[in-house]
Amino acid sequence: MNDITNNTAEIKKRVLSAVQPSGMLTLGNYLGALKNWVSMQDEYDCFYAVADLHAITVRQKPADLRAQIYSTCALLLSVGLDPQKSTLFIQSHVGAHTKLSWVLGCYTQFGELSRMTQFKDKSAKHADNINLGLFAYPTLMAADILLYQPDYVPVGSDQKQHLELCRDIADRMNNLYDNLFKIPEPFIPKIAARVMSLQDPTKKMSKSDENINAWVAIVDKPDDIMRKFKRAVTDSDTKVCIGEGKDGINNLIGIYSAITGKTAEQIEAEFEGKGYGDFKKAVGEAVVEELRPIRETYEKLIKDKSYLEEVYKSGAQKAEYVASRTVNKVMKKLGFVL
Ligand code: AQP
Repeated sequence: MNDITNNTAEIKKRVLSAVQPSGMLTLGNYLGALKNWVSMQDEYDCFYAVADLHAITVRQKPADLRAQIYSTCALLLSVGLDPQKSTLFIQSHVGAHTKLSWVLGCYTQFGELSRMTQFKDKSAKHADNINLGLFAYPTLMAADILLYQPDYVPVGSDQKQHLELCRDIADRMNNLYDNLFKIPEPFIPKIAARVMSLQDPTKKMSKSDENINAWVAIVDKPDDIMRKFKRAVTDSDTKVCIGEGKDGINNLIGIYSAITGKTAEQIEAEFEGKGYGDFKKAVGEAVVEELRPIRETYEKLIKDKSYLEEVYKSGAQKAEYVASRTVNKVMKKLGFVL
């Protein structure tokens, strides 16, 4: 197969990343991941997945999951990912992910998976459903990555532990079977924002948070965005500045900085002598303007299912080509009969 993927791969370094369609994507997903994905697509050979298999580690209603997968596909395009430049696909459409995940699971220790912070957090949150998928999540994520032999994996700080484990598994298997996988490096973007919950700024902003005031969806309407910022939890101080015990304000400064490109010092100077109310309003307005064109494009694309289908089907074809080469190589080296 002599396709674009193959040609560009020879001259560009490869990048792989994914997002779970476990709800409506948030401002955290946008500032922590998607915005950087867009900026990478000219320089790198990018593979971006909608990680639908990961989403069922917590219960999803079938109709909601289906809608979320479509909306995530539409959002990837709305933020500016271009299917002519990047390979956009749905994880479950490429069978090699689950196949390699099983193999990697046989080379991953129980103790390693037990130490994962996300497993501990999600087990505590969903105590009635601590399933094997939740436990094995990092081996599926390792398969998602290693199948594409990427040079870099852009990840938020919350996912660094999983990437470390992925590198350990790859290294272990390379030592046993000689050069199966490229060891991927984490990619730390120039502007990396870790966006925290607006209601509990010690926790990251999550799309599955039951408190809808805690998170801003990328497609939230301007009035809703303004309301959520006005209600954002801060502290009893009045000065807009970075500081210990000022998690709420630190978070708002981080968001404002990621959107405007201003440094924390510049922001502190801009709001010198002004109160939290003015600052929250300014952050809300900056977010509204940043997200407005994305929401407008999204509202058109989400109605165009046939275009979305065209994009994800052609993406799956390109992804399948690369992924099946890796999984076949692995199976052969492990002794399976092909
Ligand atoms: N709050 C955040 N700040 C910065 N980056 C974030 N990311 C997610 N939330 C934030 C980054 O977005 C990418 C895709 O993440 P994901 O949606 O696949 O998984 P997640 O990290 O588990 O996100 P959520 O919203 O917390 O999902 P749920 O609620 O379903 O568990 C990743 O690169 C992530 O770092």
